[in-house]
Amino acid sequence: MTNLEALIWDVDGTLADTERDGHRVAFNSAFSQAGLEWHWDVEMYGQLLKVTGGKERIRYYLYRFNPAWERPSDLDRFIAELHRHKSEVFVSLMKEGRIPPRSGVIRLIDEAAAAGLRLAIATTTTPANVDALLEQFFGRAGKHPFEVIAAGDVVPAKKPAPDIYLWALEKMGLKPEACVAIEDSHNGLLAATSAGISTVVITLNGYTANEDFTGASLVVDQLGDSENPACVVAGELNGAAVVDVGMLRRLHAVS
Ligand code: XBP
Ligand code: MG
Repeated sequence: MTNLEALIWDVDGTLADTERDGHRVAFNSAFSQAGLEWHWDVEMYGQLLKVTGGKERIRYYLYRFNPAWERPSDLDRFIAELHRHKSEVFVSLMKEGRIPPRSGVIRLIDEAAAAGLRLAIATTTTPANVDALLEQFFGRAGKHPFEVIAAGDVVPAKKPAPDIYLWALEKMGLKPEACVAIEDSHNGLLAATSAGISTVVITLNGYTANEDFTGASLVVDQLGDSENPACVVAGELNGAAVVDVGMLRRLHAVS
């Protein structure tokens, strides 16, 4: 049996509920700044989340919801520029402290670091977004406990492809069997499991609650805190009230 050595965290939807009131708002703001009459409402954004990556999501929106819009001759460049503005808005929203960490996230990260587990991030989001979020949650740049941040376009294929997890594992010099992944979405689960990580914990959120999590080791509504216990949707907390390091070690040992 391989010992548990590291936790690899997704960001959007897992560390914080960033999508509805963060990324979606930032996309809409970039659209209106660019003079586009596009608006992604809460329901439509749920459908657009099928596609990970903001640039990829804009392209999918045009194909699926706005085929009649007259494309500029260099669509790639147009999308990249629009997305750059969107990222600036997202970073400002994070810096305003509008989006808090999810329940139990900071507790589990602190516990894991104190227990000697290594910590990494594997996300499709833009690196500047992760930096802004970590600075907001852990204080000035570099104070957070993550040794590797795998984010955005460092790999060409985004989740559900395994690439971002494989990149993180390679940087850490770790085998997938030594890790637990913490995710919130079907695409994230697929990315982690297809990278060979068989222990995956899912924390559901409003957009992902009805997705298929077959193959996850544990599905909960949140990691939980002492006054706010985790509620199990699939799998076992084995007597624990929250997702903590001890229960993750037990889960990993049997996965
Ligand atoms: C997150 C994403 C990202 C964000 C937007 O997925 O799909 O695209 O929605 O970020 P996951 P960017 O949580 O599975 O990593 O606009 O910076 O791409
Ligand atoms: Mg996510």
